Amino acid sequence: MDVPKDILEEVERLRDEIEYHNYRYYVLADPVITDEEYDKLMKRLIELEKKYPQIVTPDSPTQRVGGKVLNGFRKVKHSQPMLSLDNTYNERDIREFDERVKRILGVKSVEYVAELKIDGVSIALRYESGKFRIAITRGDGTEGEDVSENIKLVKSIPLRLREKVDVEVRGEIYMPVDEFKKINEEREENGEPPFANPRNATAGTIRQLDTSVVAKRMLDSFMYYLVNPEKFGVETQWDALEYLKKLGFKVNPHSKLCKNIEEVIDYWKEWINRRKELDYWVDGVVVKVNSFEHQKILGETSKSPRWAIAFKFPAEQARTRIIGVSMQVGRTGVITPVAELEPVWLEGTTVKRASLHNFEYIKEKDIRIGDWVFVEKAGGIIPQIVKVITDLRDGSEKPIEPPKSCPVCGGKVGKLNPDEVAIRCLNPHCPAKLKRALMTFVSRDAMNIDGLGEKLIEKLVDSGIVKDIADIYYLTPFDLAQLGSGIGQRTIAKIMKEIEKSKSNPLERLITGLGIPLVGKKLAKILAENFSSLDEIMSASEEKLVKIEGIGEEVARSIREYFDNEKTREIIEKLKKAGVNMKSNVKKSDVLKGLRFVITGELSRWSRKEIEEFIESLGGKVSSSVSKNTDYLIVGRNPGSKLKKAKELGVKIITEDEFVNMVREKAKDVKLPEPKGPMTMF
Ligand code: 3BA
Repeated sequence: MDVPKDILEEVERLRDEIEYHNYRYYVLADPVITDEEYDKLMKRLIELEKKYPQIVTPDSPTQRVGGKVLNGFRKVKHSQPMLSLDNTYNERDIREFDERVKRILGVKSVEYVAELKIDGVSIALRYESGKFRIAITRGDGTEGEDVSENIKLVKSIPLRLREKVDVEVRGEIYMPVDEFKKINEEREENGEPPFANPRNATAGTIRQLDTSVVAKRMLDSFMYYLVNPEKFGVETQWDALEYLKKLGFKVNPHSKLCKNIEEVIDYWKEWINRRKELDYWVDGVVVKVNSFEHQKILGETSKSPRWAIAFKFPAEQARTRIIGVSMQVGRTGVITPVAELEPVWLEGTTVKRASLHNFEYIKEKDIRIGDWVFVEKAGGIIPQIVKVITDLRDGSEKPIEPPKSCPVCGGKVGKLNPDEVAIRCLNPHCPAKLKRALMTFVSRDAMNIDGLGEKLIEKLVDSGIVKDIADIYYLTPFDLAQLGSGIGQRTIAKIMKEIEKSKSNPLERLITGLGIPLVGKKLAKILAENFSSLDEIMSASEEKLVKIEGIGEEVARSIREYFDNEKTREIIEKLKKAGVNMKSNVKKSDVLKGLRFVITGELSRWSRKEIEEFIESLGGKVSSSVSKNTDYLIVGRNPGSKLKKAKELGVKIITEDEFVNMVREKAKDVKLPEPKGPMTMF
């Protein structure tokens, strides 16, 4: 269908108009129409684009809504390297920077632009004829990722510039503090780990494949860098900021043109205090030599320009008291001591706890319960104790002792190896470790249960449905459906099938999945090769275990200890009842001993290799051609010339099903794979 000219014109006019109002609202924070009027324009544009889908362009404001699911992000080379910034933390270092700059330039004083250093994620934006083309992350500085679809959802980023230029600009995408807090509250409610800082939250959002998630999160932007400024007659950083504003970008309003380094230092001091006024996080000041000519002379080292530096703010500190210590048991069983603090206000939040890392750290700093301490949010939102004020001790302070047993399960605690600082719960069945244990159990190297991912496991554990690894085999489709979050019937059926399939896994997979301390994939294989069943392993003495090549004393002890655990035996019993294979197929059985097989055609349960392994595991032999020594020819679909030969030689010919029945008769407990699906006639 051809698009009438007047429609094309209307669409273009609507887009310009909507982008203009977008600019008024999101960049200038000074709208000139009401929300209703804006919605009306948008509705009309959507209507026209629906009627004439061929007119949709990537720079249309309708592309700012989200809902697409992306496959991934394409790698893109930067037009010029995206450098990084050197850091300084004090006045002395910043004066040194100034001295070096002046020395290289041979001047007495240098003009600087001081910009607030936004705690966000760098981005490069390219426009052609004023139209948005692509947004690229910094990546390694030379190559980034095309995150255009997500960046278009950041409303302060113009899709159409106010001049029809070809231009690349760079700047920062950030998450306002309120949005950050809101998201973290939601994450904690959902049992997800909170983002450590707005920067991480922003980075995580930009790399989201589900763009509707990005659309919900209110990201914002400030641009500060113009690529090839000479093309636009721009000669200084200050003018570049002006030009970026003129093009329609959001530019931080607090930047300052400073006559010399003293003015920069004053600006830095001013913003150490004033940063609280902002609704976004800044972690310092970026100091840039104003003149591009000067910048060119100064040049850059391999990774950062010599004409710019980040002048970081000192971390804020607060004074408070340790009123107690609690122990957190992580997923790997590591026990982390956490200081309970008298609540204190610090950088916009109330701090009630601080990580004490480990017991050596406590010993080193001689931290005690009742101590007055200084806390600081090092590089984010996780508070740390930076200093104990020993002068304020009155003798009532109590030392912090490592726990003698696991605070979650009461089990034994200790170090995995002597050089490790962490103390762990050594009980492999500690509830604190359950999620990790399940992840190990279903992982590709172990039971390989596809579809049971981390999210589902979280939910199954949190809802109390799964209390140990064996519970996986007692899951019903109802259990899975009940978890909500829209797992479809098909997915459920697929997971159930995967679980069922995993029951006939070789023994070594089960052993890997158990997560016996010190026993990984390789040792699991050694165990499976040396014993005929899990029962045999369970009852093997330490002496017997160490005789096996590849098993040392430590491992043998760990295996014994694992199987001597009552909970282990309970779990194994449950697995057995559910029908999980506990027999080794490596150790040869002899039900097919002395029998020679040849296979022809396609089978429904096995690949050629699988049936060969199966027959051999039962003591039989498989040859590739029929001879008078052949005992059986197993025929599948589309048999080859071997069938004719077998008939000629009078070799017994059996179907796959007959073979299965034969095995079943001889060995009742042999596990057989299910057929791959209905046989088709074609
Ligand atoms: N200015 C970050 N780099 C910045 C252009 C230079 C630069 C930054 C800046 C290199 C901020 C390093 C990554 C990068 C664009 C390279 C700023 C901020 N200037 N105001 C001097 O506010 N975080 N970051 N980004 N090019």
